[in-house]
Amino acid sequence: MMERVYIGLGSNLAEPLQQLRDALAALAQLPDTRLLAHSSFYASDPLGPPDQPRYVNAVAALDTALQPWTLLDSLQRIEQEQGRVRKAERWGPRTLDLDILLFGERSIADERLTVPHYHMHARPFVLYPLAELAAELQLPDGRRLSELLAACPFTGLERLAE
Ligand code: PH2
Ligand code: MG
Ligand code: MG
Repeated sequence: MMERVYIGLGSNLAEPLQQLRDALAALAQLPDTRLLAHSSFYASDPLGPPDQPRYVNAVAALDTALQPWTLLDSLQRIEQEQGRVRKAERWGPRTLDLDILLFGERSIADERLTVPHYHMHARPFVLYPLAELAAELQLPDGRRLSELLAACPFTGLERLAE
């Protein structure tokens, strides 16, 4: 069975736009998975410590037969291959962050994985790119993406030209 998955991509170090392009190429190579589409790229003000560069963010849509934890392993491998160094600082700068935003209709909460992603509901750099791919989306808890967007101003965000 294939399930529709949305991945949030972010980078604010070492040529962020190229990091995201490389990550999309790596996602397209995942086994038992099809990369369907990606959003525009957005420059975004950092959430968290303000003394870090702006991010580039995007969202990708996949269909996958992988289980969520297997996909998570693959995403962490791609992050590492693109030079991700995990630091203690929360929300600090990173070369590449790949977050599972939504995984089919599933709600997951264990030591490794929280799906839907815990802060996606209020982050403009997640919601606006996601809306490009799936404007009619409904979350597992019944909330509609359109409602979340209505409560989330388009601030600190800049859609980049192709
Ligand atoms: N990711 C973070 C912390 N802060 N800020 C922006 N603008 N975009 C991100 O992707 C982001 C962030 C931790 O994952
Ligand atoms: Mg993140
Ligand atoms: Mg992450």
